[in-house]
Amino acid sequence: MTSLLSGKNIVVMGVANNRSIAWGITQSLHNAGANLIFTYRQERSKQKLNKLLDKHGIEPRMVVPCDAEDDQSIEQAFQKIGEEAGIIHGLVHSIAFANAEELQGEYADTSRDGYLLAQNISAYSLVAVTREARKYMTEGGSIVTQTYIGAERVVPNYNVMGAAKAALEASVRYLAEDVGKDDIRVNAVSAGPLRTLSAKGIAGFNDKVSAVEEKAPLRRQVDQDQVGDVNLFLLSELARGVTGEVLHVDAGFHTVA
Ligand code: NDP
Ligand code: N5H
Repeated sequence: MTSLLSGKNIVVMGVANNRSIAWGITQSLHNAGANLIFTYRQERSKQKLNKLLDKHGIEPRMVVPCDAEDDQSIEQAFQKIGEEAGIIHGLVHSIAFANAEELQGEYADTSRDGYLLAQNISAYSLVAVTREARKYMTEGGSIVTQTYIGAERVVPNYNVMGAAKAALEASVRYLAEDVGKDDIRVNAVSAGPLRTLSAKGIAGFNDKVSAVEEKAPLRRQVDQDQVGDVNLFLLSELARGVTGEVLHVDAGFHTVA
């Protein structure tokens, strides 16, 4: 797999620490020879990222701040990336946020502000990022975002994020249609539960893991590497015929009743 992405400039958004899905993706992309460009929001994330890169001997091409809630920040980040890297070949969107208090109880209690916040950061950000990155994807390219089965089915507590991921998955299809004209593909990876910082302290997480181990055809959880490798596949030429797709990396959990 060493040469799958050699010489390709790939932007990775959403590494918070070593447990992040985006960090699993980073390792797969690095092993495939990609030049990596990172964006982060919080200073703390940047520090963790720099330490991780150092520890793993990964030399980043650039590390750029980008707040996915802010159009100007997105515009500036991609302008900087475009100016320095020239061409962008791939982009990984691994960003989501909802207020913790809306990830429990009834979905019917979701506030207007909480709903809009989750949609803004978790779904609209893909639209804005695609628009900016596209300007520099002059040789075609591939965009991959991260979703969860709570978009398709009612998963207790996922609530407002379920609606945000449903919008994200629909956006994948509409964006794929728009940017397909420029030979850019847009897909989503729907991962099984992974114990990340986002998942920390959220009610019911352990139950989701047990359900996968019990019910999924493979009878085990997925790990960061498996999710990373499917992102790599979608970013690579191997997936050149795949766009507008939601690909499950969940040990087959979504197929069983
Ligand atoms: P992490 O907590 O590791 O990553 C979440 C990332 O979102 C952080 O890096 C955070 O950056 C970033 N983020 C939040 N708000 C913003 C913003 N306004 N602008 C820029 N970045 C922002 O969790 P995961 O790795 O689990 O999450 C990554 C993606 O994977 C999400 O889309 C999630 O919904 C999805 N997913 C996760 C699953 C799981 O079980 N963990 C299963 C299926 C999908 P910072 O900390 O710097 O603000
Ligand atoms: C059914 C479940 C368990 C219940 C729902 C979990 C939903 C999680 C997603 C959101 C993105 C988590 C979130 O926004 C947490 C924040 O309120 C608090 N955390 C933070 O601010 C940390 C510090 C930062 C880094 O987090 C973010 N996001 O910026 C779903 C699980 C089984 C699977 C899962 C965890 C899915 C998913 O989409 O992440």
